[in-house]
Amino acid sequence: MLTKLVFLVILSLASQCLTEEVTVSVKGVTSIANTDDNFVCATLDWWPVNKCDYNQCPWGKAGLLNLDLKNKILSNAVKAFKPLRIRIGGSLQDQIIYKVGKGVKHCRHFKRRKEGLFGFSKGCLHMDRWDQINGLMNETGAMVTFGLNALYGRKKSKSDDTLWVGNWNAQNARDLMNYTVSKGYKIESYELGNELCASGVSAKVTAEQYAKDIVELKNVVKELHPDPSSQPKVLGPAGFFDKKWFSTFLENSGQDYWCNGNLLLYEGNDPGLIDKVQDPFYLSQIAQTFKDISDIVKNFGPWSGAWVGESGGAYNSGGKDVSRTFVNGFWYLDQLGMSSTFNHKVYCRQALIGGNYALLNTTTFIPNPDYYGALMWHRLMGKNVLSATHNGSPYLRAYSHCSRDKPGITLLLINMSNSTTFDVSVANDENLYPDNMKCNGGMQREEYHLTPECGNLQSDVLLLNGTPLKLTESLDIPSINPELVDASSPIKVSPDSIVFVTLRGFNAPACA
Ligand SMILES: *[C@@H]1O[C@H](CO)[C@@H](O)[C@H](O)[C@H]1NC(C)=O
Ligand SMILES: *[C@@H]1O[C@H](CO)[C@@H](O)[C@H](O)[C@H]1NC(C)=O
Ligand SMILES: *[C@@H]1O[C@H](CO)[C@@H](O)[C@H](O)[C@H]1NC(C)=O
Ligand SMILES: *[C@@H]1O[C@H](CO)[C@@H](O)[C@H](O)[C@H]1NC(C)=O
Ligand SMILES: CC(=O)N[C@H]1CO[C@H](CO)[C@@H](O)[C@@H]1O
Repeated sequence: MLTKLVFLVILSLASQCLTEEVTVSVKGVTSIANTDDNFVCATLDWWPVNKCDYNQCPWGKAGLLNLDLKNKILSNAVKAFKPLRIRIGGSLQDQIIYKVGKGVKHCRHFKRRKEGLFGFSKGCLHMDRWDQINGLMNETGAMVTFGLNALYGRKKSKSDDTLWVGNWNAQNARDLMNYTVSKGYKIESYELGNELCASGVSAKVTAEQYAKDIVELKNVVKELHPDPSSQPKVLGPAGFFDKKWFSTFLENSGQDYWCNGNLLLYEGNDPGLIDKVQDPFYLSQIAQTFKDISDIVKNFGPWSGAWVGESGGAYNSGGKDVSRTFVNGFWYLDQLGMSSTFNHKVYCRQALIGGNYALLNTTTFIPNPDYYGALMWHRLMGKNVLSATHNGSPYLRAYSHCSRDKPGITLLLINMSNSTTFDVSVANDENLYPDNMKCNGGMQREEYHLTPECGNLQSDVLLLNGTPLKLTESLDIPSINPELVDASSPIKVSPDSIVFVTLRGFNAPACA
């Protein structure tokens, strides 16, 4: 009886092991889009310990006012990117008062407050904390985007519950910036406000008013950083996408860079989340938004570039046991692939630490699978995006960029099927596969296969070429080494796996 059962199980497993041959065609002649040199970005947020949703409080001490900035893993994890782009901001940024300068009398810690935005009172950033934050940023070489409080000086409109009216008062931001300059801290860019555009989340500001305030911010930045070579960029505003709002804003502000808020919105407690993050048809729904954004940039602000300012996949702090586990990589790496294809410059993942969607475990600081996905993208995928297409199963996603610091190209292959292995051949659009491979005869391919430990999609341990990625004894990020494979055989992409492949010999004039 037992033998029979085992036999049956084996049979049913075997019947699920299908192999499909797919040719991915890469156009190496011209790039279709470009990202910033530092496309991968992660956020640090302000949430206090008592930020709770769905009867859990997943931020713990990971908010910026409580975070252990001396943690060795944290600093090693940031250092590994050389540099990591970090965006400091989030929902509470528009309630933070900077304790600097003469104007500030009341400056208190966040408190739960029913009538406050997002259920909290105003909060306070003391300059000794700002010193500590900048100490970490300096030590790790991070590139910092700082999100300023854009509601300072405004009032709630009497007629519309979420609309805030009046000019932004730049004084507190100016004082912070003056202090920052006097200390020699480097801020790469300033962003004005968090999700206040279009219909807003808890509060909103009109496009015309916002454009005016951005011009004011630019003037303050210029005044305090007279040397153009060290002048921070001005970004803004991040928030939900609305065609009319953004085109009005761009036309009125002449803005160079701008952001987009949380993009693909799942409810954090959605029991279907785990299925959605691995459903290619669901994931593709966002493509139109990326395209609309890149069209708006083309039509209304060809001098500007779009960023994804904050995206955690699932709002209200992410999906428990989904957003921090292997399965989330299907969504995350697919987002990086798709947004760069549509010419986005930067993609900020909510969050580096904190909530259920963090790259680092909120309590142990140990990197989650998406941390390594982000790091590999950053190290392997260059800024020039190439067209990569195939006509196989939609469960195989393929993206290709020029390699970052090497000749040739790097492919990202994501297999969202739990039953099919894809045998992938790569064709050069100009120079069909057998020839291309022949002329690079003897070349080896560098492959990085990512799978979850024990095949458990909800594992927080990532295997690279079958070996768990674990911190070293000195709490450093382990080295990420490829497997060298003979380039004449197809790339084997197992079910439920993610593969980066570098082809050094691939003839791609766009990458020269
Ligand atoms: C860190 O600060 C020191 C002292 O101001 C400075 O010399 C150094 O260049 C900074 N490092 C980075 C990576 O910004
Ligand atoms: C700017 O900072 C310097 C040095 O900390 C200080 O002396 C000065 O008063 C500040 N200026 C303004 C306009 O706040
Ligand atoms: C941190 O890791 C532990 C051990 O894997 C896990 O139980 C816990 O849920 C993780 N915490 C968060 C906030 O992800
Ligand atoms: C594969 O996915 C399908 C659809 O999500 C599911 O019904 C099936 O049980 C899964 N099979 C395995 C072996 O996990
Ligand atoms: C053709 C194929 O591989 N189909 C599978 C794709 O993945 C989904 C979800 O894992 C399966 O349900 C299909 O059978």
